[in-house]
Amino acid sequence: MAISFRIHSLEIPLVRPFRTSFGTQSVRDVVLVEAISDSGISGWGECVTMSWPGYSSEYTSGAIDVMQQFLIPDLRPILGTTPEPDAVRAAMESQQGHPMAKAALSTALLDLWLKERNQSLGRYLGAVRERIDCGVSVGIPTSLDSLIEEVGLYVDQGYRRIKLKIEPGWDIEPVRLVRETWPSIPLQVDANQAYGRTDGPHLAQLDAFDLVLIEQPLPEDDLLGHVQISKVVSTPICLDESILSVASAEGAIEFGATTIINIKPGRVGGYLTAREIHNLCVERAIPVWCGGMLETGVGRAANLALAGLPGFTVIGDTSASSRYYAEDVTPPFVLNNGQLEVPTGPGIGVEPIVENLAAMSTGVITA
Ligand code: OSB
Ligand code: MG
Repeated sequence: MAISFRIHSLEIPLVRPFRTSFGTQSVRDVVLVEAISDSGISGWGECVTMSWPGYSSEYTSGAIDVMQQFLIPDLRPILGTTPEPDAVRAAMESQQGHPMAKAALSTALLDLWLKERNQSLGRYLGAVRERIDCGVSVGIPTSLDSLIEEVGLYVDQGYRRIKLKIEPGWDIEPVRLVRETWPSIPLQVDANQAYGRTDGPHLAQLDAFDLVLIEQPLPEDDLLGHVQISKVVSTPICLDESILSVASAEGAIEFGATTIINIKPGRVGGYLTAREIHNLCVERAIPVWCGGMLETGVGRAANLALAGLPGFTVIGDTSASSRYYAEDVTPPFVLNNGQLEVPTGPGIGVEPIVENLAAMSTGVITA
């Protein structure tokens, strides 16, 4: 006997389509990995891939494939008992890339390991906050009127920071209008790689609106381009897609390509590496914030624990369940005074609701 896995595929409709420069999501096809011990305890991890490789090269059916064909077989030799978190990461290191698939498996095993020790993920990672200030990421809508309506909804709900998705043709004017309507709300933008090296002067027009940061204006592999942009634009540049590891974070900081970093556990292969990038950033005085990938409560719970670490001094994208889903797979995360609580139960601190899991399921693979 040993640990076994169930890979759950779910489909959950978003409350409104989420359009970014790389495409539109209306439904999230979620993958939840369940690691089951001999004694019947389950650990859970969410795979944050999208159905197509628009944000990064990973995508959902590819992630399931790499888990089944390569990652789970690599883990098998260490699954006699619940493995140490470092051993889990090391066992998958010989396969290149696929950080989101690796993060899902390693988080499920970490949740199980922590439950067996009756320790919360927040405590394990070193969280120092019990409540997290929440921002919200606003997709590209169909008109300026609907933008103001949607942002107004979030401001009324108490969100403490607004992030607008931008792309060429949807940037200066929408930002100007939101800034005029809410003169003092913390505001930032995310281009998801939609601009090029020569767009510095165009993006410099955003300097007039007192933005917290401009997120990932250029392609993932173009660190030099980000350095060039940062010489023309005075608003801080923050990398998301380009930060894939401790080494890439250190390089980007040293080259001057980024002065703030968005940490997403899925993008960097899990919570151990996310914590290491956080530690590096604290050492280099680079502020960090916790990004999101439209997670269900399973991924959100773990992200809130991470966002409790001391270096997370910039407001992140950990929004309430209702921002995304009419019904979450876990009990909903509810905004209270613009904040969400870091779960305190063992492991990630939440479990899927059995009936919701069944109702949302499109298939289960046992591995
Ligand atoms: O670039 O931060 C991003 C969602 C999916 C893919 C990429 C991104 C996003 C978001 C939403 O901006 C963050 C969230 O609310 O989960
Ligand atoms: Mg982003």
